[in-house]
Amino acid sequence: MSDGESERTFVMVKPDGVNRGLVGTVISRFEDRGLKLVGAKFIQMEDDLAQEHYGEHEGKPFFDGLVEFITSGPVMAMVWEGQDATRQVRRMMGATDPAESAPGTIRGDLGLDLGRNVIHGSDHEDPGANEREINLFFDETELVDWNRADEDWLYE
Ligand code: IDP
Ligand code: MG
Repeated sequence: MSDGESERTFVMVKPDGVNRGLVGTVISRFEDRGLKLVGAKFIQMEDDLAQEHYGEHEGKPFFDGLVEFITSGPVMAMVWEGQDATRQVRRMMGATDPAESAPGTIRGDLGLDLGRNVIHGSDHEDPGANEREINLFFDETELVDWNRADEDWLYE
């Protein structure tokens, strides 16, 4: 793979996804696509971390509810790597509102309500969001450099 195109992105199964038993399903979708898991931690987010992670939405009417929800139960925080990973993950997630997400996307297949949309992924239209979010949740030592055994078959 040409290194320039490979990147890492931050993904999180939200408390609704965890409580609905969808962690494995979400991981499978990314694994099947050919993306590589390079970091994962199962945590319950503290209020401070939630406020910082969703800082761009501070002041919006849904902010307090969003922070309350994201800290209400465990999340599966992950880092996925691959060619164009940030944009491809967002395409696989679907639109923010599951009611408008295309069938075939994670939100379009697994959710119904805007406030319970199963998954977070770094915004590919916000340059640096992926790195910022990865660094917010993970130390460098918690990320693993490795080669998937099928990598030669995934990339030309
Ligand atoms: P994204 O998750 O697709 O990047 P954002 O606009 O960044 O969407 O919003 C972050 C999260 O805030 C959404 O995933 C959703 O859970 C929640 N959210 C966004 N807009 C609303 C709203 O209007 N009402 C309730 N929750 C919202
Ligand atoms: Mg966003």
